[in-house]
Amino acid sequence: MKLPFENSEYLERQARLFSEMPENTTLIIPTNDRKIRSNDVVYPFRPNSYMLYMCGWKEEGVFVASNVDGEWGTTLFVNPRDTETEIWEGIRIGPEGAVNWPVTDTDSLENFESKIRDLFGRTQKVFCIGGVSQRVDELLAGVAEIGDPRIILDRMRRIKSKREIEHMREAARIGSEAHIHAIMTTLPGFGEWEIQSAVEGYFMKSNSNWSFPSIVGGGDNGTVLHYNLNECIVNDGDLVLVDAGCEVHGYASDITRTWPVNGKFSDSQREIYELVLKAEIAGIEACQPGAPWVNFHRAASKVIAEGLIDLKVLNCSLDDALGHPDEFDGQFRNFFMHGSGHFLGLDVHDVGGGRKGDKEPGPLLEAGMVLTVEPGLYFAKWRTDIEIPPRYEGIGVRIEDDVLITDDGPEVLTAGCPKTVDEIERLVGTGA
Ligand SMILES: [Mn+2]
Repeated sequence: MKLPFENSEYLERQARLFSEMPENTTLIIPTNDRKIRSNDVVYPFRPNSYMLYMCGWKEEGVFVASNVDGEWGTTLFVNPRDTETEIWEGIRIGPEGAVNWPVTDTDSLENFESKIRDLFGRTQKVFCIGGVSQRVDELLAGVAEIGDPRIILDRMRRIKSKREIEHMREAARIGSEAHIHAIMTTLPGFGEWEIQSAVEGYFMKSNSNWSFPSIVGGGDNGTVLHYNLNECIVNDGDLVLVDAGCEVHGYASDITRTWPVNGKFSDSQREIYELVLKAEIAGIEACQPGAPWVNFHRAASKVIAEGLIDLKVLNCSLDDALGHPDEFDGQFRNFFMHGSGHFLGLDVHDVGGGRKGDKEPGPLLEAGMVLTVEPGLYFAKWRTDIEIPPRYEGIGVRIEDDVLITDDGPEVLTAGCPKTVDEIERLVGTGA
């Protein structure tokens, strides 16, 4: 078993984290609990991203670091070898094998509680990621004050190293090709699930898998932001919106494309599509190093608001369309109700701030950050609370790319995935 990075990369991360933490500390980073699907079937296990980031351990386990007398040491607690269980679940690495991971020591999870209690007696402070492992939460139930290492880790995780970017490039490449494959194999009358299988089949064929449940929404279903039932037929004349991404060594891609299943945008579909594309390109262009986080959302929102006035969807001033300059709460929000993007990394909605609803203004963009740019417009037939122009009823369009901030400006990692009207129309159904 090969780790996605040299041990030195993990050890550098650990050293940076420890350099910002107080001495005489016990730090506990658990991975996820296994989750029951139903009866005795569990969901496929996906390790917690903090665990992957700290030491790349992919089985159940707990990463513990402690600084007792000025020196930091690390221990990885893992499941012990156990033939009875291994016959059913597979051969475990065990504490003996885990010595090859980037830690100073390994131990059996059977000894976890007693070893931690011992450490508590010898250190003054506890830092832990809570709410991830019931076992760890129970152990810490009596501890009065628990520090949160995520404050430091999230700041670290939002700047990607050269090697992390290599994995993200690969996820972006596979994700782009999967979308191309799905566009090429789409025919009118397809089930949403058939388009889903084209995308996810391509992920699997590429030794990858989805980074979040794929969204495949035909017609009005494309107006539901996180629709993933994927159980309806997409009819001739409808658009289909596919928001899907894959993982490479835990690093996500996240791509949205919208295309007409019959290969030809109608006039009203093209008007909305061209507007969203213009907003997306303006959003990407605003992803400059040193720019405040909010700039790319502001750029995309302005294009959308102006466009909605031009298309006579909105009958108001640009100021009223946009709303408060910091709140983006104007009338355009009726049709574009989400943020223009998010950080991307080990989590698809990656850590590091800059999410819609954050109280903080978000960080300045810096080289090494990766984020998505994904404006959209949604004219849901089912909305009775707002007036939907009949011309645009049933149209949901979102276009999303993954963008790396470099010192020279934005680099679109998913540039291999076509998005102009001509490119899309030329591609639909050609491989069916
Ligand atoms: Mn996204």
